Amino acid sequence: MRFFMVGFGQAGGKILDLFLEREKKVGSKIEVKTLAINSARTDLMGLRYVPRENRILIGQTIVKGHGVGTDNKLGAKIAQEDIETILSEIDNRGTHEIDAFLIIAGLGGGTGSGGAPVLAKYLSEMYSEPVYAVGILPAPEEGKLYSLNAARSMISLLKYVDNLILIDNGAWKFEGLSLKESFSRINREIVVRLALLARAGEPLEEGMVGEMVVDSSEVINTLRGGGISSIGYATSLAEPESKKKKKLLPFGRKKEPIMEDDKAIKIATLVRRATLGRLSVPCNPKSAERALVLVAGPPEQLDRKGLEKAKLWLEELIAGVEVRAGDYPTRKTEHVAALVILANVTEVPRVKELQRMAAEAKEEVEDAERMRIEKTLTLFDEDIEPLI
Ligand SMILES: Nc1nc2c(ncn2[C@@H]2O[C@H](COP(=O)(O)OP(=O)(O)OP(=O)(O)O)[C@@H](O)[C@H]2O)c(=O)[nH]1
Ligand SMILES: [Mg+2]
Repeated sequence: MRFFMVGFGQAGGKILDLFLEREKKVGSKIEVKTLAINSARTDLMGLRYVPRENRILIGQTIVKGHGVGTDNKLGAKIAQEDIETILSEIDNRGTHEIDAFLIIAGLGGGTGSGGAPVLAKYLSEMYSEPVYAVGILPAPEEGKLYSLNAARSMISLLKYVDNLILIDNGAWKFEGLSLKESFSRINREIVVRLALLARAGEPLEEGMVGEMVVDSSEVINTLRGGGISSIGYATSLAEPESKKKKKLLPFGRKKEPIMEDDKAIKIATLVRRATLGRLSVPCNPKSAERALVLVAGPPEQLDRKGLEKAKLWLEELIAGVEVRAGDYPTRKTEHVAALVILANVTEVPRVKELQRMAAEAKEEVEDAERMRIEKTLTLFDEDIEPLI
């Protein structure tokens, strides 16, 4: 799955940077085009893996490189003003080999929250490739302004993207850590999921054969048609050495093969754990319209029967009937990892709550403004006629 990844704003840029760092460390050969966009110069300078020529500063005439200070209407405005620059930067990097665009942004702030929907709108109008967004929801403790921003941004994104994949900072905050301290860990969690998704449909490592191959077109079909998606993920623990030793045959020469049924059960259990465990945004998996399962790991631990079992289970579980599944054999890890995309989920409590908080915040802001103006006007004598 070849993505053109755009990190918009600070959170988006950091996640993109970490993605590139990880891909470099594991020696990935998957091609990905990247662009980090921000209105704050220092945020762009802080990136380490996004090449310098792939970082663009927008809104210079208005905010002079200092960011938009959590004002996402201003974020949208500067993205709109600089849209020609952004689009030509994207076009210059070539788009004919990509499968999809992926815009990553924190939805509670200003630059990414306001800019991502504007970019999504233009990309969806100009290109036939699908446009996805990875949106990071603010944690409840960040307050009403962040909620209002996130609600506004989500509504706009949903109009233009083929799919909005949500990550909930509130659900992912690590115990004992502040939200800020949790960011790097949350970002790592996001990046391993995106990395596995990017594997879909890419050439296998030499000498490896996938038993059930998932092509990028299957990812696209799963994510088509708009709506919100949540991602589940689970990994199996590597077999402890002591257990491995027990499996030696009497003369200690050959490892006993892993029992076939055992393997199938392990894979099916892993997919179940990924689906029912902590999702990127908590939701009811039963409300999903479609699902995609991607399992990666050492070839001898993958199992077609297990994958088929998991697929049948998911077909029963979700509201719709479309479930796609595939595996990806790799020697780069000892673990088996399962990724489950629940596409077009409708029961997402946090989104509902954000919408409610945003409505409240909007009313409060409007009331406060009206009251302040009325109060100020009482300072003047009623006999004085306004000019216009
Ligand atoms: N998961 C995660 N969330 C982050 C990170 N940095 C910021 N956020 C969240 O993203 C939201 C703020 O968005 P930012 O990306 O910082 O804002 P911005 O797009 O740079 O916009 P301005 O700074 O207002 O110009 C808040 O809800 C934060 O909780 C990060 O590294 N990881
Ligand atoms: Mg910022």
